[in-house]
Amino acid sequence: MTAHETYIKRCLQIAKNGLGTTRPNPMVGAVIVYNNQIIAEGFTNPYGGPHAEVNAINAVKDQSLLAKSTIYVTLEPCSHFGKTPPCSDLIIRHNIPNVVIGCIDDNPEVAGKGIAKLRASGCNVIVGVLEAECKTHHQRFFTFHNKKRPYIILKWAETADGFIAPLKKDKQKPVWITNQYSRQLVHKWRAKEQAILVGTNTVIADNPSLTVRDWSGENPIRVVLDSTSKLDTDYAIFNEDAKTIRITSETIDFKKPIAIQIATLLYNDNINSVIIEGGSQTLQTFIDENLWDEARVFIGKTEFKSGIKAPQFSGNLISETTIKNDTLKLYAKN
Ligand code: AOF
Ligand code: ZN
Repeated sequence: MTAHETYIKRCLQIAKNGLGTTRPNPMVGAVIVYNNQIIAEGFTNPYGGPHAEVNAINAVKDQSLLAKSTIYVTLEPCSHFGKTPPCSDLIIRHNIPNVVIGCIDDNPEVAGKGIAKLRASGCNVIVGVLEAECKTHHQRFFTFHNKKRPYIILKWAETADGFIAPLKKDKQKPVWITNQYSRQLVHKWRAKEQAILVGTNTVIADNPSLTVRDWSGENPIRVVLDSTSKLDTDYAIFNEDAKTIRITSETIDFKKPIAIQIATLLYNDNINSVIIEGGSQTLQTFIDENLWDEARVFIGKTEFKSGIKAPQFSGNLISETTIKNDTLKLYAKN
C-alpha cells in the first residue's frame, strides 16, 4: 500500500463515524498530513453541519502548518454554497498546497468543479486514490444522485425448501427461520440504512417493529405499503420508536408498476437508501421491475414443506457465509 492509500484508508475509517447522521449527505472522512504524520482528522457532521474538511482544518493546532501540508479526503471537496460554504474555498484560503482525493463528487452542484477550483488556484490535486473503495463507501449517495432513487437492498430469509413464510400462522407465535445471530446482523444492517420498507401482508402477519433494538444506532424511517389504506394504527410499525411513512392509493397508483413509484417517492423525500424486508410479493415487485442493488438472503435449516414461496430472482453471488446453522448469500444485481 502506498502512503497515499494508507491515508485515504484512514479517511474511510473515520468517515464511518458519521453513520446514520449525515444522510442524505455523504459521510466523508478527511485527514491532514504534515511531515509524514497525521496532524488532524475530521468527518462530516450531522446533516446540515460542517463538512469533513472543515472539521479536519479546524482541528489543526498550529494553523501555520497548513501551508506545508496535504489534505486527504474520500470525496472531492465541494465547490458550492449548500447548507455550508464551499470546502474547496476553505482549502485555498488556508494555502494547503496538496489535495489527495478518493473519488469525484457526482452531485451535479459539484461534479469536478471543486477539483477545477483547487487546480486553478495552484493546488496540486491527485484524484482516484483507492477510488473503488471510496465509490463503494459513498454508493448510497452516488445512487441517489445518478439514478434519482435510493440504494435498494432486498433482504429475506427462506427455509431449506424455499419458503419465506408458512401459509397460515398463529399471530401470537413468531415463526423464525434464522437464528438469533442472523437476526442481530439484520438489526446492524438496518442501522446503516435511511429507510426500511415492508408490504401490508408482512405487517398483518408479523406485526414487526422494524427497529435496531438488538443493535445500536438510528432506527431507519419505516415505510409501509398500505394498498387498502386500512392498516390499523395499533400495529407496532406505527409506534413512537421511529418515523413511519404510509404509502396508500392516495400517494401511488397500485395499478401501475409500483416499485418505480415508491423509489421516486423516497427520492423526493431525500431518502438515499432503503432495505426491503418483505414480504415475498413486495420483494418480487422490486425484482420484476429490475429495481434493486443488492440481495441478502438467509437460508435456514428448517423446512416448511408448504408455504409462501421465496422470491425468484437471479443475481451475481458475491459471497456465501455461514452463521451457525444459517447460510447467508449476498448478491449484486447482474
Ligand atoms: C464535502 N465534504 O464532508 C461532505 C460533502 O448542503 P451542504 O453544504 O451540506 O452540502 C451538501 C453537499 O456537499 C452534498 O450533496 C455533497 O455533494 C457534498 N458533501 N462535501 O466537501 C463533506 N459531506
Ligand atoms: Zn464541503
